[in-house]
Amino acid sequence: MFAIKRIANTLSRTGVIARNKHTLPELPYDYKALEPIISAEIMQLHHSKHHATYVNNLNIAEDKLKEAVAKGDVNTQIALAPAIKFNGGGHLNHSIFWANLSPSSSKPDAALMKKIETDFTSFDEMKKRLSESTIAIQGSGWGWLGYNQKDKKLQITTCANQDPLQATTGLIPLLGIDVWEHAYYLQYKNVRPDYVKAIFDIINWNDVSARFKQAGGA
Ligand code: MN3
Repeated sequence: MFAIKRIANTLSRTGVIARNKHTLPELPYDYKALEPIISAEIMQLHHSKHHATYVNNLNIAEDKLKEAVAKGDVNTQIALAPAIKFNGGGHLNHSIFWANLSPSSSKPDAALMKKIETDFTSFDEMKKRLSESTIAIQGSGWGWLGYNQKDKKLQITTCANQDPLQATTGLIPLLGIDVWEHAYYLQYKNVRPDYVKAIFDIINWNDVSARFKQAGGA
């Protein structure tokens, strides 16, 4: 028994037994697919540099956490929490964001459209409120359309930095809009409202509708 545990510890230390690492998800379309709304240059940097960095730093933080847990080092575990929140949030948020976008035009399915009309009076009203909230974010963050499973209502809210919607608010993320400057500055400069207005032309409502259904909303 002890021998097995010792071997397992050795293998773990040497990385032979490793937890699955997080990996950068592939985009479901080419970097240039979302032009002219989002340029290939922005997409390439955003995906292969920014998102990749969140993934790498999440893996590093989790390795350190694992080591701290193994040592019973609670101080280090607590000190790692912000890095896990930031990089884990960045990974979760961007994984949703890429799927939320598409070069093909689409509409919410019947169930989601009905819910939007019930909770916001109309699709245009939802879009207006989501846009206004997202544009008004101070500094870097995300605008969200989420689903409140307890109240059975769609909700619009915003999160600062890379704070992930579900862990932060309990809402299930349906549609996220990244308003970090890296998401638009090369193309839209400081004019965030133009970027937010334009992004509605490339929303993958099939994906948003599927997330609504998955959340138990439909
Ligand atoms: Mn981003």
